[in-house]
Amino acid sequence: MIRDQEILNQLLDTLSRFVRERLVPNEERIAEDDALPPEIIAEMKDLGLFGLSIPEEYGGLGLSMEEEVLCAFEIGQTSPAFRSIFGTNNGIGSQGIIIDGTEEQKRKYLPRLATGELIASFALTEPNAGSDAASLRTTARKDGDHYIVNGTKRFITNAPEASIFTLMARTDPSNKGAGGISAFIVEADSPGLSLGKIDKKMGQKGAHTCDVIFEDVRVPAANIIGGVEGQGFKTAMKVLDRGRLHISATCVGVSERLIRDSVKYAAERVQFGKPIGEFQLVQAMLADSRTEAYAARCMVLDAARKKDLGQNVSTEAACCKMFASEAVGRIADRAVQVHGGAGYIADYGIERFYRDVRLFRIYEGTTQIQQLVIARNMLKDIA
Ligand code: COS
Repeated sequence: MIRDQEILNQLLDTLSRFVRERLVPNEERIAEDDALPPEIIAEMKDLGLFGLSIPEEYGGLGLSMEEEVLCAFEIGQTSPAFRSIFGTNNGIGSQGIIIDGTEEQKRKYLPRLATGELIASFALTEPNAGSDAASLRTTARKDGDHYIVNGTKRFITNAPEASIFTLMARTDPSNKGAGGISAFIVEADSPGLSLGKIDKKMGQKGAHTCDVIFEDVRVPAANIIGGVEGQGFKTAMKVLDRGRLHISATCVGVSERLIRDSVKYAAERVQFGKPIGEFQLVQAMLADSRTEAYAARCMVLDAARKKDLGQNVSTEAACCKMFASEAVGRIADRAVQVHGGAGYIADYGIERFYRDVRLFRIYEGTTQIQQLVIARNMLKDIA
C-alpha cells in the first residue's frame, strides 16, 4: 500500500542520495573501525530513519510494509551494518510494543525510539535456545509488582548500544513450551543487567552483538508487553514475520548493488582483447544474478502488499527470507567470480559483501527454519 506516491518518491530519492553520497564512501571506514561515525548516526536521526515504521501518532513516519520494503531496497545498496543501527528500532526491537503493547507502553517508549534517542534490541536467542526458541530458559519470577529476571541472552544485535530490550523470558516454569513465555520491556540500565564482550564476527563490522546477562534484574510488572503473561512467544513470532520481510528487502538491495558493481567491472575489464562482459560465460553469471534479484524483488513486494491488506503472511515472509537470503549468497559469490582476483582483495570491497551477506541466511531464522515454517503452514492449511 502506497499512501502518497509523490511523498514516497521524495523519500526514496533522499535515501538513494544519502546512501550514494554519505554511506558508500564510508563503507571501508566502518569495516576498519568496527564502528559507525557519530555524524552519520546524527544524519540518520535527522532523516527519520529510526522511526520509519513507527506509527505517526508516536512520532514515526508510519510507513506501510510496501513503503518500508521499497526503502529497504534503497538502504540495502550499501554495507548492511549501516542499516543495523536503526533496523532494530523499526523492526524486531520495537515491533513487539507496536503489535502487542499497551497504549501506555507505546506512549512511553515509541516516540523516543522514533527519534533514535533510545535504541531497542530484541533478546530472544540464548546459549541453548536458537532455532528452538520456545525452549528458552531465562526466567521471570513474579514478586509483588515486579518480576525478577535471571538468564543469559546470546548474539543480541545492538545490545552494546541498546537503551531498552524486548526480552522473552519464561514466567511459567511449569510450562516448558511456548505458552510459558512472556515478553517484557527491560531498560538497559536496570541493576543486575550486564553485557558480555562484543562478539568478533565474520562480517558486518560496525554492527555489534554480545551476550546480555540478567542477574536478579527487577522489571516492573507494568512492562510485560500487552499486560498479559504467556503471550511472549506469539509476540516474538509476529515480530519475526515482519522482520523477515524487511531482511528479505535488504537482501534485494544488496543483490542489486553487487550486480551493478559486477556489470560495471565486466564492461571495463579487458581480457583476450575485449571487455570480459562480452564473453558468454561471464554473461551467464550476470544474467543468473539479475534473474534471481528480480524474482526476490517481486516476491518481497507481493508479500508486503498482502501484509498491508491484513493477510497472514507467515508463509510468504518465510518464502521471501529463504529465497532472497540464499539468492544474495549466490549473487555475492558470482560477484567475486566476475571480479576474479580483484574480488578476493579487500580494496575492491566485494569480498566484504561476500562475508556480510552470509548472516542473512542465519539470523531472524535460518533457511532451514524458514523451510520448516513454510511446510508446516502448508500442512496446516490442508488439515
Ligand atoms: N504468528 C502468530 N502466532 C504464531 C506464529 C506466528 N507467525 N507462529 C507460531 N505461532 C503460535 C502458534 O500458533 C502456537 O500457538 P498455540 O499454542 O496457541 O497454538 C504457538 O505460537 C507455538 O507455536 P509452535 O507450536 O509452532 O512453536 P514451535 O516451538 O514448534 O516453534 C518455530 C516454531 C520453529 C517456527 C519457532 O521456534 C521459530 O521461528 N524459530 C526460529 C527463531 C528465530 O527466528 N530465531 C532468530 C533469533 S531472532 S534474530
